[in-house]
Amino acid sequence: TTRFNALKADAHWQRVWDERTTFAARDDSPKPKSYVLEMFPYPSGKIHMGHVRNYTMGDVLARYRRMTGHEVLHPMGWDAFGMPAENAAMEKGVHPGNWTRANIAAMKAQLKRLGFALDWTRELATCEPDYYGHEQALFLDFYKAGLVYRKESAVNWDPVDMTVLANEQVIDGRGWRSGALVEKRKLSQWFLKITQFADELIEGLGSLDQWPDKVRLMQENWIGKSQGLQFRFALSDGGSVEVFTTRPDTMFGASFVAVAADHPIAQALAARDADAAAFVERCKQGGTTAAELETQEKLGYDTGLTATHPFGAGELPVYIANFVLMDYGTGAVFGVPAHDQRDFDFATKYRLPIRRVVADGDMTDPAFDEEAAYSGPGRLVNSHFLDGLDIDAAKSEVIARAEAGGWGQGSTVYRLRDWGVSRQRYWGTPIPVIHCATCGEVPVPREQLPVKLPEDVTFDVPGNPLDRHPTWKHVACPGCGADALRDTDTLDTFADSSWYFIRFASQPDDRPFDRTVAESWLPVGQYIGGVEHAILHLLYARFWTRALRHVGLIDLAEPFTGLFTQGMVTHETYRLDIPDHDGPPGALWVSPADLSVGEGGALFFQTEEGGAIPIIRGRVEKMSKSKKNTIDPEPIVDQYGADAVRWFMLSDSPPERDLEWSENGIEGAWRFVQRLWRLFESEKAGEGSDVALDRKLHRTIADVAAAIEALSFNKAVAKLYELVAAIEKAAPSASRDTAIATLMRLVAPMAPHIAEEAWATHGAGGLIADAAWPAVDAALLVEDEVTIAVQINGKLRDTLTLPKGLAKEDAEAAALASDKIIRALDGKTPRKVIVVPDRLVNLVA
Ligand code: ANZ
Ligand code: ZN
Repeated sequence: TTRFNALKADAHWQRVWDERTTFAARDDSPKPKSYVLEMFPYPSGKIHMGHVRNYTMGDVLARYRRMTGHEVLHPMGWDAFGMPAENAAMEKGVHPGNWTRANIAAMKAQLKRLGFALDWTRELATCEPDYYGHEQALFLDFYKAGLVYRKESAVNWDPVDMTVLANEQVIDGRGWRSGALVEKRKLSQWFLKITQFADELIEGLGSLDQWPDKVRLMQENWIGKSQGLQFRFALSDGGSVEVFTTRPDTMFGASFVAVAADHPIAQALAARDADAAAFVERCKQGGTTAAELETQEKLGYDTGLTATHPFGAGELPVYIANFVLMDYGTGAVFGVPAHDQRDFDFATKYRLPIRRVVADGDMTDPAFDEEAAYSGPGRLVNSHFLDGLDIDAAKSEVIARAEAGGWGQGSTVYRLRDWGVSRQRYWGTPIPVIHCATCGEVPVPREQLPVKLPEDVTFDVPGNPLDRHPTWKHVACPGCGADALRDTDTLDTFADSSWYFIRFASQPDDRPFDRTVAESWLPVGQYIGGVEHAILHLLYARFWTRALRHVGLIDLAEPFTGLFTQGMVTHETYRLDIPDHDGPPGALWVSPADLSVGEGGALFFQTEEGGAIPIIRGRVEKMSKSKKNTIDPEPIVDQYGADAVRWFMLSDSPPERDLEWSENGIEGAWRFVQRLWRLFESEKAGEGSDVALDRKLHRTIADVAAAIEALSFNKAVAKLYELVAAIEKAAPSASRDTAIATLMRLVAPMAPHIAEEAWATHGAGGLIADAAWPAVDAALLVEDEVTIAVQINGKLRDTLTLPKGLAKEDAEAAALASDKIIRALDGKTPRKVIVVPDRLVNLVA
């Protein structure tokens, strides 16, 4: 047989699928609906191996679901707004729109080269007015329902990207994209009221049993529901100070009270005490960035006042402290050094008692001798009536006593803050609000949507191009007609990805989606993407969906029933071996494409001058540009064909684990594709049966189906390897012919091009993409073999391994054919034969 020409077959079948819109989902289909979705890509310019792996997994499931009789929605689009387009504009002078659209075209071609069963008729890009205009409408629906508000607030300001970041986008005090130290600034910002749904969002997690536990836990921790207590300490001067705590259980561990520098108590003292005034001034000069607040030295000023412990545990000194913030809680706290690190640092410096009140395991020793505060779980010690209780029970007890005694009020508090969505950037969805001196905030009238981005913008200076555009923001107030100003902020791009899955399901021109059609597809049955979106994207999308339900636009609580987070694609790293290199360490990384192999397999780097620098092999790490260990999928697909690449992506590792890219791996996959081809093209026998192979085939059909349903793609692949090996070993028979014909359909979800190619000549007509998944013959699945005793006149003479459920005549024939029995009978013919099916053949001689 000839070799499988992957490039030719790929191109041919991709064109056929395209021309026939084979994978377009039909809203009016009578079949059960199935929505398979992978997280849509940011159009950075090129697809990477992570995309290939992610989309291959979704594709196998989507194709399998089609074969099992579902109407499948498997769409693709582009998360197309965001900073990189503006960076490109600043660096290369290209318009963000042109840059983005060119990238989309390039990446779309690359995705098509992989033969994904995508419904391209529903393609969308969030940067187009026919998407973001509808988002503006939804924003105004939320606004009308009171789920959107604007307020002056301290924001996280990224000084490099020159924009505000949500708390979620600040990681260790740095901007998630730029890596710059984030500053605090006061600005008027738009917020979405995600906190209104905090409880629902926690409760909803309980229903998401097809989500990874770790993702549910991360979301729960992020929302961070806890019990708080607000109460007043009586002060020695006759006044009082109100504090807020989330750890009322630690009350007996308190060793001081602290107020913020701009707290009224501090201000009053500063007015009459020069030292206090100087201290307050000094606090203001301290750093304002989040990172600095965490790490800066803890400073305190003893006010000379004392606060009376509410449970009679003595008097506590009252300090002004630089780590207490005025705009959080009440601007005053009680400090528990043993269980809070800031308090610990403070107490160490000012020699205040450090008293342990929560002990874990057998740490019952009340003396505190550790280096750091303990914030873990445990039981109360050293705390009178709280001793022995766990933290939650102790919190409840203290709150109950405070409320009964009338000196405090319990409250439920959340770590979650409202979602700040204002971004001072150009390449995003314009916020559809106009500011009028007379009317205030005025929503843009519906008939004026979309508020389109202006095309003629400049990126030569930092700041917001929308704000400095000469005319765009100047409009007449829709209310009074006077000169007014458009809001020049754009929405956080996480808003765009919070509802794209609904727009995929239904995309009318005149509204964001049709409720009935959207509800017929949603929720997404299987969502697949990276675990890096475990908190942000998934929480925002869950919130947005609930907000839509709240305003009556859809009857849906959770957008994604099943969630799968796939592992990364990794590769070895390579570094130049230059011992006394004094440049940035990153400069030493070498791309695998730039390596040369010397004698004995040693790797080196060939310099332009003809020199050779030895290479050190580094760790296997996630493919990344910074480590230069990426492999570009495009030339690999050109070399090996789409099926081999897809096969490799599925085969080596469980899908939730990392997959190490290797040359051997892709070559192995390619050889396997060729083995499939040899089987598909092999001579047919036409007759003869092979029960063992029949059983193997049906076992495989069932196992591969179960493995795909469980997203255990590597197991499905392993079962197919076994079947192929069994077919290769089997003698020609009609069973073998059937196994080969069936194999085409079994590999079709993973290797669709070779499957179509073979099906076109040997199949049952039509496209294999439309063929049904092979039916399992349940009878062939039952435990296949049994051991049968063969007796002569009641005496055991042989045991035989025979297929289970064998007919009496066949069992008798097998017994009579046994060498041992032939010898024992010595030419005699038995008078009578008694067969107990699956157990015994007794020959009476
Ligand atoms: C006593 C205590 C004991 C606290 C303990 C913590 C641990 P979250 O949970 O992040 O909301 N706090 C309250 N208001 C503050 C302010 N304005 N500036 C600085 N810190 C403030 O934080 C709540 C905790 O942060 C509160 O609980 C309070 O310290 C502190 F072992 O009270 B805690
Ligand atoms: Zn007005």
